[in-house]
Amino acid sequence: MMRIWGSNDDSNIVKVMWCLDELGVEHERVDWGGVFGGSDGPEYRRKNPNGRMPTLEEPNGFTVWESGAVIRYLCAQYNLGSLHPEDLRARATADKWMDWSSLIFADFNRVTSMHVLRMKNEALRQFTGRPVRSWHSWISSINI
Ligand SMILES: N[C@@H](CCC(=O)N[C@@H](CS)C(=O)NCC(=O)O)C(=O)O
Repeated sequence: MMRIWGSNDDSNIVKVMWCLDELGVEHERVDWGGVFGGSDGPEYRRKNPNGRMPTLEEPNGFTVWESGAVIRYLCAQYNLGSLHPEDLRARATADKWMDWSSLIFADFNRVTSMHVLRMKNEALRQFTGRPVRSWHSWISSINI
């Protein structure tokens, strides 16, 4: 079965899991990295030399990492013509928003997930001051 390595409270893993649910593809997720550790081990580094999550691993050993690349791979394989449009302009429109979400929106996403998903964890509250300031400056800089 296809396997996704990464913890479910990190935005880059969540978007891959959301994609898999949309596609209805059978998979299993392995809690990995962050508080679960393991990302520095040689076995994981063979799957993803960056030691980052998420990593998609197929039963034949083929791996893809970088959440955007994982999503493109899944959509092209399981939903060509819809989530992965064949029309190149439609595909570029989808791609630009996905790249925007990784390169520009990621900061906002990180702050939001820190607040919404993790604030119950006492140890993480120390980070509150910085995210709140960057959250406000981010909101005022966007005009979509
Ligand atoms: N650009 C990469 C970012 C990957 C990344 O930094 N993932 C975080 C989790 S969201 C990570 O691996 N952090 C190190 C760790 O959790 O040990 C992607 O979109 O996949």
